[in-house]
Amino acid sequence: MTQSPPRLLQYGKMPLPVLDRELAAQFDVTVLSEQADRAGFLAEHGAAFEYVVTTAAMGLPGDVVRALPNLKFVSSFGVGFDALAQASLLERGVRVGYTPGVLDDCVADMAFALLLDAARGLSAADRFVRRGDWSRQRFGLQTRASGKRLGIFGMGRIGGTVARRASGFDMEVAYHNRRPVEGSPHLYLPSLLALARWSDFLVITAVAGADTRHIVNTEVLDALGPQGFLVNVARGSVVDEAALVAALQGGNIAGAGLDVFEDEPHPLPALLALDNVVLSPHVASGTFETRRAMADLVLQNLAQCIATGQPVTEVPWSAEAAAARHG
Ligand code: 8YV
Repeated sequence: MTQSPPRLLQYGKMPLPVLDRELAAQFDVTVLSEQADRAGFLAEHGAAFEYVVTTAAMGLPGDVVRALPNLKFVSSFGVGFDALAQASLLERGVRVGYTPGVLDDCVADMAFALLLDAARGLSAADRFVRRGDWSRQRFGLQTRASGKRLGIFGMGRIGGTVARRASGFDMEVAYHNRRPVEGSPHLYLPSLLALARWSDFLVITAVAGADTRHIVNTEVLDALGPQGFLVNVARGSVVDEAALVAALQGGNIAGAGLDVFEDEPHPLPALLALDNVVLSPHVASGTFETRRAMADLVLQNLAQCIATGQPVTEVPWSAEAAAARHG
C-alpha cells in the first residue's frame, strides 16, 4: 500500500502559481484562506496539521499557531520574518524555515533601480512623454547619482550586495548597523542620524522589528536634507510614512523610492499625488529566477524538516528570543 502524503496547511496562495501546484503534488494541501469559516475549520481540523507553508508578506498570526496543537514546522517564502508570530512559535518549539540569500541580488538591483529612478526622475519623465508634454516644454534637470555618497542602514546580506553595486557607480559607501561588520571596507557610522547626515542616498535594508519601527522619522529625514534621497526595500514599518510624506511635500528631502509601505497594499494616498517619489508594489524579489529559487528553498526546507527535523535555512530569531525557547 502506498503511504498517503503528509497533510500541509497553506496559509494562502503562494506568489507563484507553480509553487501552489508543486505543493499540491507532494502534499495533501488545505489552503486556509479558501475556507469560508477559517476559525471553525481550525477548531475542527487544526490538530491534523504538523506542517504549514506561508510567505513573509502573509506571515502567520499567533491565533493560527495556537489552533495547531501538533504544529512542528513552518516553511516561509521570503527573507523577512517580522509577520510570523515569533512568541507563539518559539513557545511551542516550532521550527521555522525561510529563504535568505537567494533574493539578495534582485532586491539590491531593485534598490538601485529605485535610487536611479528617484534621482533621474525616470518615472516622472515617462509620464511627461506620455502626457505629450515634451512638444511643449523641457523636462527639468535632475540629480546625478554616480560618484555620490550612499548610506546603507542594515549591512546584512542585502545591504552588502547593495554596497557592491555601488562600486560600479563610483559611489562612496558608509553604513549603520547594530554593530560594525567585521572585515567591511566601508565606513561605519555610529547612528542612523549620523548616516543620514553623511548620505546623499540613504538605502534601508534593515530587519524590521520593534527596535526599528519608525526609526526613519522626521529627525532622520531632516538630517538627510533637501538634496537627499531615501530608498526603502526593507519593510514599511521602518519608516514613519506620514513623516516621509511631510518631508517630500515640504522639500525637506529631494525624493524617495519605495518598494514597501506601512499598510500594504495601501500606500498613504498623499504619496500618489507626489512626483518626487517612485512607488513599486513590494516586488523587489519578484523576478522569475529569484522567485523560482525561493520556491525551491521552501520545498527543500519542508522536505529536510520532515526527514530530519531540521530545515536547511532556519529563521535566526534574536538571541534573547531563542534563549526563552521551550521544547
Ligand atoms: C517576498 C519579502 O517576495 O522576502 C521577503 O521578506 O518581502 C519578499 O521578498 C514576499 O514576502 C513574498 O510574498
